[in-house]
Amino acid sequence: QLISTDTQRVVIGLGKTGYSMATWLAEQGLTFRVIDTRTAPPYAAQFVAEQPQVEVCLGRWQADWMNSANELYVSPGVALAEPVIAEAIARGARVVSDIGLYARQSTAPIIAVTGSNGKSTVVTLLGEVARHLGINAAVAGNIGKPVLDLLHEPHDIAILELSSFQLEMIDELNAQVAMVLNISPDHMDRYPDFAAYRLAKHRIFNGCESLVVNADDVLTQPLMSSKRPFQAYSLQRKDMGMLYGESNPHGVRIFDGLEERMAWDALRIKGRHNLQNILAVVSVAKLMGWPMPEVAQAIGQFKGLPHRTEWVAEHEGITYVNDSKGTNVGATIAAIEGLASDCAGRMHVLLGGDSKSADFSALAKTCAVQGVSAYTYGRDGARIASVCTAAGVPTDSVTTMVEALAAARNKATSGDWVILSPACASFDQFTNFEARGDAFVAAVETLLAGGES
Ligand code: UMA
Ligand code: ADP
Repeated sequence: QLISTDTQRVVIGLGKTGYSMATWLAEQGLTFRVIDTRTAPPYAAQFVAEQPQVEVCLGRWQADWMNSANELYVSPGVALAEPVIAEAIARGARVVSDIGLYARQSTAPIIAVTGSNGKSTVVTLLGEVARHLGINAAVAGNIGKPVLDLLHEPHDIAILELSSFQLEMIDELNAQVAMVLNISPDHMDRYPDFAAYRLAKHRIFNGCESLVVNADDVLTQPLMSSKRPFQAYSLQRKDMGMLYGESNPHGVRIFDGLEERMAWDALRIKGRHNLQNILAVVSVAKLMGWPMPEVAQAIGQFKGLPHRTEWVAEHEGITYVNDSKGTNVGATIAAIEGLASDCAGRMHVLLGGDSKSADFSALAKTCAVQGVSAYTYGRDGARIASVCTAAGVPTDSVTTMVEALAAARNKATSGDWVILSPACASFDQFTNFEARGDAFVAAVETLLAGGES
């Protein structure tokens, strides 16, 4: 028996994850209640229509339900440090997450990917490679598909994108391959310090059979010594047993130790950060024993994901790039440094939104070194502008992203690039990063058609 019948269960959240957990509990015939502190969470109407017998409380914490709960099914958007949850845990309530439930129910091997940036690119590319090899691979997790959905879909292997919020709720994931792509500050509004954020990410290694290590980022390397098989990769060191990648005007090459294993004249996904992502994928492929020629073929065909350093248009010699998924400082630094060699002129970068309490000094320094002009907007735009100006970066501060685009267009000349890579979450002015990227693309189209943007 998974869970005893006298258990008082509360599902917290009726977003994608909460809905998937509540539906799973209902399918098991178990009793539970649901709380979401939002007044109209995304899946409330659908859930109430489907499961009218379940008690649901919206807009507040129902104190007596929380006081009597001994099993909490917590959505990742809700912090375990939330006082009512922390009190319940201190009282002995058990935290259950969708990831933990999936890992216990499914027999499919898991390839688990976390990191501050590059997760969606890596899991999507892994999925494409696996499918190219004829493996029935399912891709889910933080990328947008709740993992419990996979219990209804036959699959040979699960490729999971996991956030620190999801990882902090699991004990043993027992992944076949686990990896942390990189670590740079993000979500500092949810963690007491950077060490706590890093620790949450490292839970991905709990019980894993093998692991992938980014040798260029010491923070990704497991905290505990490990005798498990591992594959390391680097853009800096060509060592025995290590995968090494390099790109130059003649193409991209990957070496296994000293031996060249893969080469392309050009790849469809650009930038050093994407070469790192490819090395992570090849490392998994090597640990899984996948045939390298086919792996190389699938990588060569990969077009990348929308909103990630995505080419939008070129007009009057000016190139427009949508990197709306650049939602933290590390991502935007990687985009600027990764695209620098492709941009012949100056980069004009639109920065702003909800900064999640981030420190912008490293980004301002990168802008100064790379000769970037900054255009700031949104809730934290003024604060970002003052850090950039102090670092000597030419900076315009406006209110909206579309105004920032117009300002950048006015300053740009032929050979320059205008890049939306905001280094912030979008929620102050948009529904999500996709809506922000779509608004940018639409505004670029309007601008190029000669209309008011
Ligand atoms: N919320 C409340 N009260 C509640 C419950 C939620 O205010 O009672 C708020 C949260 O604070 C958050 C929002 O509602 O701002 C959504 O939270 P949620 O837990 O209901 O989110 P889901 O819809 O279940 O989506 C989650 C992930 N979201 C978060 O972790 C915030 C999605 O990642 C993920 O795709 C989905 O599960 C499926 O696994 C999104 C994300 O932004 C893309 N992730 C962060 C990131 O990538 O940086 C970690
Ligand atoms: P995630 O799912 O972790 O947010 P994505 O693959 O969606 O990652 O990429 C988000 C952004 O992060 C990209 O738009 C780019 O700016 C940046 N990025 C992508 N890969 C890397 C990497 N390996 N290192 C640093 N930044 C990266």
